[in-house]
Amino acid sequence: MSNAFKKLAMTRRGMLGATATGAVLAGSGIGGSLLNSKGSAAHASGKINLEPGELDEYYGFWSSGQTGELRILGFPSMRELMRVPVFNRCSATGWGQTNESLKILTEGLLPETKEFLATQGKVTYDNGDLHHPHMSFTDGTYDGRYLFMNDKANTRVARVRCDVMKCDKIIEIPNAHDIHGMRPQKYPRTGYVFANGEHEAPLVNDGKILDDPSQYVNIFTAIDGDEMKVAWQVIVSGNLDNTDCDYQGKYAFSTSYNSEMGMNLAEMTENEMDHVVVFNIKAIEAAVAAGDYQELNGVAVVDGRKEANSQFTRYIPIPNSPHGCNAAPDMKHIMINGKLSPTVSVIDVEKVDALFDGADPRSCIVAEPQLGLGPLHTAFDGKGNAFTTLFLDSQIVKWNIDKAIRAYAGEEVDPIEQKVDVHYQPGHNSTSMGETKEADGKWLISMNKFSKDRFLNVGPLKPENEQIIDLSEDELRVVHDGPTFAEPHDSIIVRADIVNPVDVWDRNDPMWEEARKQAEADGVDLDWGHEELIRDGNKVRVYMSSVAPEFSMEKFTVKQGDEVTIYVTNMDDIDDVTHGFCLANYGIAMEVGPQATASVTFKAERPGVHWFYCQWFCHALHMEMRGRMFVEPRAA
Ligand code: CUK
Ligand code: CUA
Repeated sequence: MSNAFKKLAMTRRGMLGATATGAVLAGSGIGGSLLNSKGSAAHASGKINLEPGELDEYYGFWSSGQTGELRILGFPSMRELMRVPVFNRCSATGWGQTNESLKILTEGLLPETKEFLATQGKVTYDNGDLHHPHMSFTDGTYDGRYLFMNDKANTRVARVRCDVMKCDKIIEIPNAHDIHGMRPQKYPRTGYVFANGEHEAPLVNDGKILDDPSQYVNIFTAIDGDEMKVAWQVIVSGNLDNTDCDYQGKYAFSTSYNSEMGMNLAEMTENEMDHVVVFNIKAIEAAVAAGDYQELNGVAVVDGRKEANSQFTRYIPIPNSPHGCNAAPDMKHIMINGKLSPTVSVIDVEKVDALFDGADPRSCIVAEPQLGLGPLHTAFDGKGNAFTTLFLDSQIVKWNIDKAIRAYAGEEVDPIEQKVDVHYQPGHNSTSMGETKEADGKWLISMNKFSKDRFLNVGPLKPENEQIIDLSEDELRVVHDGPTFAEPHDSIIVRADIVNPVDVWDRNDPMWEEARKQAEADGVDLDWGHEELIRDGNKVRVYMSSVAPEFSMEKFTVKQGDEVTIYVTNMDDIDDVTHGFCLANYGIAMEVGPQATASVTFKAERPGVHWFYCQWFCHALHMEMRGRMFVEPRAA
C-alpha cells in the first residue's frame, strides 16, 4: 500500500470529505466545493464542468448492456449526447419498426432463427445485451469509420456508421453461442473483428445432444468488418470470455474462465488454472486458403482445441478464471486480468512466436503482479502505467508495467503506485484513447456496478455509478460521480478530432435504398416535394414529403384491411430539423432526419379518422404539422 493511499484510507463516506479538500488544494475558488467561481471544475487535464456552449474534448462511446443500445457522451463532461438504438426497439426513432431498420435487423439472421422467431410471432429479436463498443482501427489507432459491438443475448455483432451515427449492419454469428468479448483488429487495419462465443454447446445444436458437456465446444469468430461477414471460426476448448489482439496483426487472445467445461458454478471454478487462448491469425488464414477446414453453416471452421494440437492455437495457463484482456499502448504487452486470482498476468507478444515452435506456453508471461481482490479490466496511460479495476476491493489500482516485469524477474520493487477507492464494485475502466497506441494519459473512467448510497434513492433498482479520475494529478482521486441506467459495461474515449459526423443526410444514402427503388418503380421522384398514393391490389403506398411545418399530404384514404406503406421524405436540409411521423392509435412512430427518407408498413385494420403528426419538435407550428388518414370500413 502506497503512502498516498494510506493517507486516504478511511471509510468510504469519509472519502467525500477528502475529495472536497483535494479540490481546494487544486485551486478552486469555493472552499469545500468542486466548483470554481465560474461554476466549472478545473483540472490539469481539462475541464469537467463546461461553460454553456463549450464542447467536450472527447467523444465517449458507451455500451448499455441489457438496454441494447449504444450511447454517445461528451467526455469528460459526461453529458449524454445521443442514444443509438442497435439491438433494442426504440420508440422515438422507430428502430425495430421502420422498414429501413427492419431490413438491418433481419437480413443478417440465420434461416433457423427466422423460422424460430416466426413461431413467436416476431421477425427479429427486440432485446440485446450490448457489452463492448469499439471503434475501427487503422495502424494502431482509431480511424473514425465504424463502431462495432456485440450482443451477448442473441449472438450478434453490429456495426454503427460514424458518419451518421446509425447502425447499418447486424449479423448473427452461426455455430457460436452468445457473443461476449469483441475487439477490432488494430493493425494494419480493421479488418477483422474478433468475437468470442461465451457459452459452450454442441456444435450441431439440434437437440440430439443435450446434457453431455463432453460434446460441447466453444467458437472463436473472425468477422470481416468491411463486409460484415464471418471470415472464419476456430473451435476451442473451454469457454471464451474477453478478447483483444496485438499491434502486429499476428495474434488474438481470449480469456477462458471455464477450462473445466463445468456446467455449474462449483465445476466452473474447480481448477486452479484456466487459460488464455492465443489465435495464430496467419496459420488460420493459410489453412482456410488451402481449403483445410470443415464447412459449418457456410463458414470455414478449423479445429483449435487443445487436443487437436494444431498450429492455430496455444493455451497459456493462467490462474483461476481470468476475465479482462487488454493490449497495452506500448504495443508489446497484453494484460490478462485474474478475477478470482488477485493477479494480472502480463504477456509479452514478442515471446509468443516461440510458443508455436514448442516453447513452454507460460514462457511468454513476463510479469504477474498481485494487485488486490477481483481484478477485472485494465486501462493504460501511455506512460508505462496500468490501471486495473478491483471488483471485490472496490478500488482502482495504478501499477507500473516495467516495475512489475522487474519484480517478476526477481528484483525487489513494488509495482503498485497507488490505490483509489471507487463506489462501488468496478467492472470495466477506460482511459482517454487508452486502447490505442495514442493513449494520452489524461483521464480514466471507472464503471462501477453498484451506486448504493451515492445518489437519491430511486427504489430497489438503483443506477450504476461512473466515476472519473484525473490522471494528470499526482494523487489519483475521484473528480466526478455520474449515475447511469443499465448497464454500461464498457466504453471508449475518443479524441473529438477523429470523429466527424455529417449534419444532414445524403439523399443517395444506401439506408433507404429499397424505398428509392420502390419509388422509382412507382414513378415517384423522391427528390421533389411529392404527394402520391399508389394502389396495387390491397397494397397501398403513400409517398409524402415534409418541410417544416407541413407534410405535403394533408389527408389520404385507404380501405380497412389494406397493407399500407408510408414513405416520408424530409426535404429540409438545415441541420437539426428532424421531423417525425407518428400515426396515432396505430402504434407507429418514426424519425425522419434532414434529407432522409423513412418508411413504415402496417395493416389498416382500424376504420375511422386517424391523425398523423410530427413527433419531433421542428418549428413554432410543429403542433400544426399533422394530417388525417381515413380508413373506410370493410363492407359488412
Ligand atoms: S464484461 Cu462486463 S464488466 Cu461483458 Cu466486458 Cu467485464
Ligand atoms: Cu416536423 Cu415537428
